[in-house]
Amino acid sequence: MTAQRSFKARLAALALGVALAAQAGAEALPREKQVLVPPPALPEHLQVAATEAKVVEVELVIEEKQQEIAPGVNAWVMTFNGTVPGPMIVAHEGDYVEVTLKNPSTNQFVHNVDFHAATGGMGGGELTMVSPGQSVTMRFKATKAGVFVYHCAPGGSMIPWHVASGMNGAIMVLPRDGLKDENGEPVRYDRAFYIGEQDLYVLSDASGRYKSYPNLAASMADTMQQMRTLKPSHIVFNGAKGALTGPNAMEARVGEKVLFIHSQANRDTRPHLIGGHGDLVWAGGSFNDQPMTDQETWFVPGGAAVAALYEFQQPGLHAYVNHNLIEAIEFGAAAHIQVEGEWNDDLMTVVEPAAAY
Ligand SMILES: [Cu+2]
Repeated sequence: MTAQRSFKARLAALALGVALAAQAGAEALPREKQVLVPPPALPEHLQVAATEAKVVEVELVIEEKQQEIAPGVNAWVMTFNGTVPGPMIVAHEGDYVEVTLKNPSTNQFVHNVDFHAATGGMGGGELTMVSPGQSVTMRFKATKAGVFVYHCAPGGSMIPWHVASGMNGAIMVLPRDGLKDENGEPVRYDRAFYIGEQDLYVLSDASGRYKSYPNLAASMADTMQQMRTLKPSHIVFNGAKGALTGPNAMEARVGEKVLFIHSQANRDTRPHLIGGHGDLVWAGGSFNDQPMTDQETWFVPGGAAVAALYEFQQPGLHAYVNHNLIEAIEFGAAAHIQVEGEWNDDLMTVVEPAAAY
């Protein structure tokens, strides 16, 4: 018994020592505050890590708010930092991500955050539950390189309701030496955009008009009722129909390599760049896998993010859509990229203009 107890005591001391050493490891590292920005922009970051592992500090403030998700349709959404999707976080493999999650007292509900990039503790969900008025700070080690979803997961029916109401975002964990192409050669992007696709469930009244509510709690029963039909009323990019089209189009230049990171926390989707391709597609989201090449359309399973790189070849309007075209056009899952540069006649030209025949 004594021997066993002393063995257990030694084990406990060892475990404590390991835990303290790990803590000291993270504590001793350089720290960097990352200023998060609204999508489709990414925060300022290096593609190749400049230092050994660091602690990346980020702040996520939960905001329950009413948002116009389509002309005249005001839905109650739940957000990280006020946007649907929440902001992209960028780190490098081996970095620690230290997240401060704030739930202002003006909110009505309990929230948390589950990072698919994290290991253990329900992705951090167990450690980050915050009631209105509370703040929590949790640190996890980014051990896997790739693009990953994060989302609120406060338990039971709250999970799908919060996620389907916008409470999700993504983190990109780059390999320390940056991205590699299909031959293992370094590849760098000139720009990166984050597109978060969101299915929303707004109930209509008897006359077919979308209902609106005085506050989030008042919308809960109806939204859940619509949610359980599995029929979204809206499927949008970046929080609203038209959020990335027309005057809100993304911009690029011919010859630029653009990385598109696409997340869908809840539902499958299939991005397609009209008039372009996925030159390199990290299909499962992992940057340690060899990317697929020259894809016409790629798959994003619900609960995942996928990265695709394209070097623009032609100027003009490009559309980036969910290629279920009903979801793109009728529901809103479409974006534009306005590209500047010289037209290449060799790639495409008019041989005979349209005329009566
Ligand atoms: Cu939540």
